Amino acid sequence: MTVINFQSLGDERGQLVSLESNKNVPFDVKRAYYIHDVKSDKPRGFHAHKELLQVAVCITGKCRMILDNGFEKVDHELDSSTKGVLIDRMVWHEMHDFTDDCVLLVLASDYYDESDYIRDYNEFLEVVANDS
Ligand code: T46
Repeated sequence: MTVINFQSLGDERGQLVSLESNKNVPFDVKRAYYIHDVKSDKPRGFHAHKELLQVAVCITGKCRMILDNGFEKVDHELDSSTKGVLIDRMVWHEMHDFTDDCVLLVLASDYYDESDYIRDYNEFLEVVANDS
């Protein structure tokens, strides 16, 4: 699992974090979206992407992200606006236990494309097994 530490540029007015393609975000960013007004008992995700690369950061609040490459599962708490996690291609991911105030910002390497999603866990495991 890759955690990216973002520098926070602070002064007496507060904090500012800058996210830049191919600098602290390891790809060309084509899309950004954010998930908010979430519920702690409504997990999200449950898919892998065939090609997409993403970086996710909780800019407010917290959630738990499970990252599963088919061989190893990591359960990681996203609890800082200065720490992002890389969601690599072909990694099954689930987001759980959102706090009420959670805003999850995601930067993505490509435009939205439903055909890039694998939303069936058994299909994901088959693809991973065939690729290895
Ligand atoms: C991911 C995790 C971290 C769009 O129309 N455009 C978009 O850019 C996105 C991301 C979603 N959508 C539509 C597709 C669905 O009708 O928004 C709806 C909710 O998407 P989904 O159920 O896939 O949401 P999550 O939270 O389960 O997953 C999202 C991203 O879709 C996914 O790529 O990696 O966040």
